Amino acid sequence: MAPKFKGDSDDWLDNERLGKKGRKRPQKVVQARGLDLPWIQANATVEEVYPKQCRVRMDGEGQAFLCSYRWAEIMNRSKTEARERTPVCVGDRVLVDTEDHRSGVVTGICSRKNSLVRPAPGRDGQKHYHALAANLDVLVIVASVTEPEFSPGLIDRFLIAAEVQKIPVLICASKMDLWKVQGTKPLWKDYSDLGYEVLPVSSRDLVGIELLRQKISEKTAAFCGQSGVGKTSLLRVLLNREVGRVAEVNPLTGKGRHTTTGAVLLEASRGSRWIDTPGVREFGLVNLVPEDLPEYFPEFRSLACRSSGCLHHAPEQCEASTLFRYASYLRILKSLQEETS
Ligand SMILES: Nc1nc2c(ncn2[C@@H]2O[C@H](COP(=O)(O)OP(=O)(O)OP(=O)(O)O)[C@@H](O)[C@H]2O)c(=O)[nH]1
Ligand SMILES: [Mg+2]
Ligand SMILES: [Zn+2]
Repeated sequence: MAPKFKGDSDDWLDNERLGKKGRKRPQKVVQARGLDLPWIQANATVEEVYPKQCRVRMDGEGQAFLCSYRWAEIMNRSKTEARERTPVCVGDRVLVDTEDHRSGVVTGICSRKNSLVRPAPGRDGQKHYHALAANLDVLVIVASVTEPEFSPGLIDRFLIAAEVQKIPVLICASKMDLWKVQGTKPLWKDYSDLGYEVLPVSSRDLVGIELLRQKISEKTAAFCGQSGVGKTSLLRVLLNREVGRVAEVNPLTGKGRHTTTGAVLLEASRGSRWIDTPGVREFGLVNLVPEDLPEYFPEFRSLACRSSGCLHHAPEQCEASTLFRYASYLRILKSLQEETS
């Protein structure tokens, strides 16, 4: 088994916060050189990425095996531009040079249709970014109704990251078997009221699983969300096999244990490719300036103050403050402003 990233056992991006020194005007994320192979020339898909190798699966009934990279052609060597952490990411379409279908070299990558990207800690004054998954037909945002608590802030960041890249989204309100009906309206209903597609699911009693399967059938779908919300458990029931590892949430903190440590593409039947990703505590946004943020909150678009270019940053001055995602909006605005100041 090839080695994992050092520190990935607790998603290293969450531990190594971006230092203040590293905060500058957002750099345009530049794709690595070699990312321009015509799609027709690709013969494999990346299933898992390690520090110096990746596992690919050849098209058709092809084998999966480890590959190295032809570095000079693939990595962007610029010292000034934001740079990707690894030469390829899960879901990349690549050209593999292999003789025995047991090992090979990645010699080119296709231009990505889209990707789920977050900032990564930089090195030597250069900004890095981390593409978790690429070429998605749908992003499945998993948020448990409880254990851990439903977390709107993280959902909003995933929604924005997907919309920036024009990736369709589906929100799964998971662990429905644990939901006890209370007087107040559940938070996930607020998201369906805003027009997002929300699917209540439980991998324990199989609620919503067939519908979820239909929605992601024959698609490349990445499952993302906080640690412990049940992403791997959902994939296990969807695939009907013991993929990855699952662990209980910490009973003291109610938080997940970062059980899945790296993104992995799982081949399902009939062209369905489903990607499990590691749980995160936070998700930084790239390629987004503060002025554009209101556009990613559809319920803000019709506010009268928007016509005068209001950024809704002063609660006492505009109507946005009454909306349920306002606190989340303000936090994201603040972090984007810090990055550009
Ligand atoms: N009651 C209940 N528990 C669930 C359900 N789905 C998952 N769990 C439990 O939640 C815990 C975490 O599940 P995982 O599938 O490991 O969660 P994850 O989102 O993959 O977590 P990371 O890999 O850390 O990101 C495990 O103890 C599961 O048994 C569910 O539908 N209902
Ligand atoms: Mg997992
Ligand atoms: Zn306003």
